[in-house]
This record gives sequence, structure tokens and C-alpha cells, in this order.
Amino acid sequence: MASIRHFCRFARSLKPSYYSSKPIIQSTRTFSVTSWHRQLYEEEEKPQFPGAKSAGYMKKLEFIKPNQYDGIPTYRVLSRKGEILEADQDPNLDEDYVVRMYKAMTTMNTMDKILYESQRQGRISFYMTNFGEEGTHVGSAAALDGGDLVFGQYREAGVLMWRGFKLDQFMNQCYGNTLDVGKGRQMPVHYGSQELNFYTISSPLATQMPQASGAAYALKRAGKDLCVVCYFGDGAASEGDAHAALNFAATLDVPVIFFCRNNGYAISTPTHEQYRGDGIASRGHGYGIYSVRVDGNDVFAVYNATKAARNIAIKESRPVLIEAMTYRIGHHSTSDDSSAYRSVDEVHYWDKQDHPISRLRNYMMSQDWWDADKEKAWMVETRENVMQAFQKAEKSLKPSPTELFADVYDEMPKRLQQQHEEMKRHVEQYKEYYPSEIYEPFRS
Ligand SMILES: Cc1ncc(C[n+]2csc(CCOP(=O)(O)OP(=O)(O)O)c2C)c(N)n1
Ligand SMILES: [Mg+2]
Repeated sequence: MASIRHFCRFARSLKPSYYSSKPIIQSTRTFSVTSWHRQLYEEEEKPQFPGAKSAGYMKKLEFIKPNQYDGIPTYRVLSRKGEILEADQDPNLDEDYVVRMYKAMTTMNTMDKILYESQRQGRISFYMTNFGEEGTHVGSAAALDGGDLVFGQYREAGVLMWRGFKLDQFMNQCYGNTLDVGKGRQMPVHYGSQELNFYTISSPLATQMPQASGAAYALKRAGKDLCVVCYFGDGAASEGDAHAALNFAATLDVPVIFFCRNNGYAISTPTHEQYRGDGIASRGHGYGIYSVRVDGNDVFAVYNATKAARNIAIKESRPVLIEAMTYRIGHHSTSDDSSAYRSVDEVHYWDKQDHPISRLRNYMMSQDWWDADKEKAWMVETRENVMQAFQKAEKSLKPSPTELFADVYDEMPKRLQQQHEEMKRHVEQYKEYYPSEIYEPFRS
């Protein structure tokens, strides 16, 4: 009786060079032709199309309606008052760790206030605050390994701060001075740190997403017990690159956590104008990716979700999507005035009623780890730390304009040398228009 094995042998005899090295059917099971036919016949009533995981046929025409399913629930651990809601969900972090989280969140908040004002006073060119999103940064960063690779958007300063980027380094970057590792070539807040595995931020939205999938593929091939974490906003999720990234990650089974900060706005576009579906988490299912929605203002919920996602990503080598719901309390950037498109009451609600910092502080107070005196002393201390770094950065010179031409080629090509000379002559000729005293001199 003919069998699949016989067929394989026959096929191999037709194309020996290909089939002898690469058998097409690896199963050792054999089917007789008659049982194979029977099996086909039995399965005839089930869809067999290769492109879908369809459960069965339907005999009446029915469309899937967007409101057919209830919305995806939001996972939380802490109530707004800072109480643990279910004891078995308590991450049981010790006092030092929780206080460290609180200090990172509040330091970033203070740094934001000072750098925002500094831009308003014309001392730096641009700034983006993180107000209201501190829980998403610190909760996720605290659940990762320092070796995990971070691909950020631009509003994730807390992740970098948690990893050990110093206040001086933040300030040097925003001031674009000689101490800035990026040599003043980037806009403020476009941080990067090779040492801390934080890829340099780039402004075009969502470009970090396919890069993150690619980096995760590289980690997988290298067999490392690490993952990639890719932060992006609700607005960036509308970019084509987001689709490419999610689909590549799903089909290549790579260890990447896609962490969406859904803060309600993409500059002035509210989420209800951005999409019609149930947020970003609902898209994960479509890509075949594990997904969860968390309360981003609950630092413990973010911590638990990220820790579990990291486990899944690494142990099962697959992507995970986290949608952290939060609210952008500040303007989009210093180039924006959000009073033009949202009410003060709306902002006030999130600032006063559901803020990640006050929620964590309430928890710490309920544990007797924090009180009003500690708060007062810490606020003075952190402000001093930020001010010191700010003053130092402001006093440092800006890099030599020669840096504009350097580091692209191993040896500067002739045409760049000519442009460099031209710029030197121009600045010399119109020196009254250039504040040369705050720059290091041109190099020859
Ligand atoms: C490709 C591209 N298109 C448009 C912009 C302009 N832009 C900068 S930020 C932004 C909104 C992004 O919103 P979201 O992803 O929700 O992040 P959020 O600012 O809320 O943190 C836009 C449209 C850009 N930087 N890149
Ligand atoms: Mg947004």
C-alpha cells in the first residue's frame, strides 16, 4: 500500500541534490492513502485555509462589530489612596527599593520643573516634561535587568534615571555642552547612553520600533537571556513602522516588550481622534502577541506587568505588548500650548486625583516608611541636587563648531574641510552676531 514515506522516497529520487540534504517531511508517522482520504473527508467541514486559525464555518453572514466585546480591563494593584487591593498581587518590594523608586520619580519631576522653566527663560532651546507619567517609567525600569536594551521614544527620562544616568548628564545633554556625550548635536531630551544600554532617541516617530524588533532578533540569535524594551506613545502606534515592528516580532518570535505609554494625546490629537478600536492593547491579539493593559499611574501594577512580560519574552522567546494607561499632564513640549485643545479641569483632575507620585507616597505613608518631615527634607535636597547640576551645565562651554564636521568620516573629506574653512571665515567676519565666547574655538 502506498504511503507518505513512499511518496517522499519518490520525490527524493526526482531531485536528489535538494531532497537528500533537506527532507521535506520530517514526521515519522505513516498514513495509508485510504485513511488519509478519510481524514480529509472528516476535516472537510472545517476550514483548512493556511492563512487563518479559523475555528469553523459560519452559515449566516455576520460581521465582527467593534462593540461586540467588552473593553480590555485595566490591571491595577494600588487603589488611588495607595492601598494594596489584592494581597497576592503585592510585589512585596522592600522599603529601600520602594523609597528609591519614589526618589527617582520625584527627582525627575523636579528636574522637569527646572528644565521647563529654563527653556521658558531662553536658557535652553527646547524641553519635554514627563509630568504624570513617572509611574510608567520607574515601574517598568525597576522590573528590568540593566543589560536589557532600551529603545525609547523621547518621554522616558525616568527609565534612564533609574538606570543611573546622572543629573549632570541630563543637564549636559539639554545644554548641549562639551560634557554631553552627544557633543551637542542632538536636540534637548534626545538622550542616549551606550553604557546603560539606552539607544539614542531620534525624533521621527516610531523609528525605534522596527529597530527594537531587529535588536531582539539579534539577542535571540546570540542566545542571550536578555530582552529588548521598546517604549512608544499612543500616537506613534499609528505609524506604519509600528505595524512592521509588531508583525516582525510576532513572526520571528523575538524577546521584546512593546511598552505603549497611552497618555491620551499625540500633541493636540486626543486618542478618540487617533483610533476607533479599544486602545493599543487590543491590537496585540491581531498580531498574535500576548498583551495586557495596566494602570500606568500605579507603579506596582507597571512593575508586576513588566516583570511578568520579561519572563515570558525571555523564557518563551516571544514579544509581549503592555499598554500603560496614563495622562500627559504637561504640554506636549515647550513648542506646544495645550490650553488650546483641552480644559484646565481635565488636567487638574489627573494632577490632583490620580497622580502616580501621590499614590506611591500614600502607600509609603501607610507603611510608616515616609512622613511629612521626610517629604519636606527630600524636596529641599532633590531641588538642591538638580540646581547644582543645572548651574554646572550652564557654565560649561559648548563644543567647538568643528564638531559639526567631525565623526562622520574617518578622515574629513576635502569638501567638508572647505565648508569648515568657509564657516570659520564667516563667523570671523560676522563675529558680532555670534556668541563665540560660549563655544570652544574652531579646531584647525
Ligand atoms: C514621523 C513623524 N511624524 C510626526 C512627528 C511630529 N510629532 C512629534 S511628537 C508627535 C506626537 C506623538 O504622540 P505620542 O506618540 O502619543 O507620544 P507623546 O508625545 O504623547 O508622549 C508628533 C505627531 C514626528 N516627530 N515624526
Ligand atoms: Mg501620547
